Amino acid sequence: MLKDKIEKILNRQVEREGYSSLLYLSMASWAETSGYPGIADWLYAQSNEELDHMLQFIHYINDRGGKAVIPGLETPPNEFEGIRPLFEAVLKHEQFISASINEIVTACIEEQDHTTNNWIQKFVSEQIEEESNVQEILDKLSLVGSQNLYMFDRDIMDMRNKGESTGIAE
Ligand code: OFO
Repeated sequence: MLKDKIEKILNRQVEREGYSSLLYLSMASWAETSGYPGIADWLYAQSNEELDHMLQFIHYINDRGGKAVIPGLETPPNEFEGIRPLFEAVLKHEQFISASINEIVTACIEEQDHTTNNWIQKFVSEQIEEESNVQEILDKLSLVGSQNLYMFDRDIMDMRNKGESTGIAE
């Protein structure tokens, strides 16, 4: 049975994973209509992954005798100033999510919930991976410069496929 404090903070994460999915969906749609089909595919895949994370939190809460609350979600931004600002926003958001996951770990330690602490560790590792993938994209963007975005757009999915084996299994 989950303690109240843990159930609450896990439900907060349900909402944050759901918002992550919406945010990347909005970015994907923007990229698709701005002439970047490869970047759009990367973001659509990222959005699906976040939805899967949301579902994992929902199932975990319910399986442990809690009650997952399906939240109404804030409307994400729909306009972005370009590819670099967009990926900077992705990195900033992932850093926010990492901090949020770390707060869950802290709550688990305080409440001595070793089971949830053990379960959440896959998300701790996932966040290291996600932040480093986005940082790699930003580094590549600095190298290619704004004139070569066409090639960057063509190649970005290869970067994703390379890292895909690290996705979280339920
Ligand atoms: Fe961005 O990964 Fe979910 O947690």
